[in-house]
Amino acid sequence: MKIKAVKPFVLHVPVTGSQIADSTHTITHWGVVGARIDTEDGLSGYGFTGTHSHLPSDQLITRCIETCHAPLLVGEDASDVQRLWLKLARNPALQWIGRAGITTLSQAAIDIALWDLKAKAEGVPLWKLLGGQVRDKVRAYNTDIGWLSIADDLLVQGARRAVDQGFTGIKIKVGSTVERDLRRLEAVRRAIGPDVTLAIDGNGKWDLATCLRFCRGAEPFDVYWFEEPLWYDDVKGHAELARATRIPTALGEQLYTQDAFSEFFSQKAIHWVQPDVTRMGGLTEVWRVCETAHSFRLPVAPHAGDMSQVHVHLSYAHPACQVLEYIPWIKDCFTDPADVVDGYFSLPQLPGAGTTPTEAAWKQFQKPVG
Ligand code: 0YR
Ligand code: MG
Repeated sequence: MKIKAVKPFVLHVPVTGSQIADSTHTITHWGVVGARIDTEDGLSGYGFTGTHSHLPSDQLITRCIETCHAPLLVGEDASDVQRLWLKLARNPALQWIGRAGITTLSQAAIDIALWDLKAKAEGVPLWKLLGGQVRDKVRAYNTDIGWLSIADDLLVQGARRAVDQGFTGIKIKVGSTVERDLRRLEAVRRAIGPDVTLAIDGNGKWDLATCLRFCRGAEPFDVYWFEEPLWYDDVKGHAELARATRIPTALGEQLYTQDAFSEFFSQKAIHWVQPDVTRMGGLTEVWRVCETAHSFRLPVAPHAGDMSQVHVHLSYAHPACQVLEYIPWIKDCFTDPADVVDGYFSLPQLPGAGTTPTEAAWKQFQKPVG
């Protein structure tokens, strides 16, 4: 499993409709920015991070992969995933300039590609390599019906349609005005009835005073969790909100390290844990977060920076993972799409981590790496 070459790539894949917005971002494409790792014995592993498809910043990631990570990998044994994770994460040159950010996102692509290779070498889907199936089914929740850019009446229609398709969970975005978001929450809850889990996501927009006011109004609507109510790193603020409302709090998609999560756990600041393999330097670090979350008896709901291509394997294999985000933008770009049938993710069948793009995806969506 000697590594012969590490080559970066960029795909820009359109979102549903022409664009979507949450409280913080408006985007037209999802960026699949990653690396192909080739071994001497002819295997190729693929890994990627998720971006908002801004090509100049995507090319900072591909450049980091090509010029900083790749030279440390060529000639190494690809099966030493844990050792190589440390080698990249503790590379003195990068540690000095970036313990989080582009360095971590690009390491995520590498780490996932190594796991993909390892599973392919064994001829098994990744969930098997991670210890096998701990649950029969992984419950999906649909985020793609709930964007802030969707008008009120279409939001209600979309939520109803998702439930008709078999989804038992949905998530809608908040973070505009308290009044508008409460109106939308109430309308959606009324449309879907009491049996569907309904989460909300503020994407870090509001301050504590606004969150407290919103939560007072939202409590009657049985909110499953309030995701990123406050600024991502604000442990004390989340702890205070968690004490002040009956609505469970959630976060993690913007955290880069297990230490950042540990701080939230020990301060009792969140109820749901949302690590992302595309943010945290890969599956290797996310697995550690899942273990720690489990030791605190906290449920994990991975964030779909990978659009659940990799997290579906994690969710079948780790006991802490309770429910998984569904956004269908990029799934058909892969040989083993993260499909949902009757509200549950299908069990992946092909060898690997679910990260191998199709020929058609390369042709249609590839961009220059710079
Ligand atoms: C769009 N999921 C999220 C998308 C999504 C964002 O900006 O990236 O909404 O990552 O919060 O839970
Ligand atoms: Mg979110």
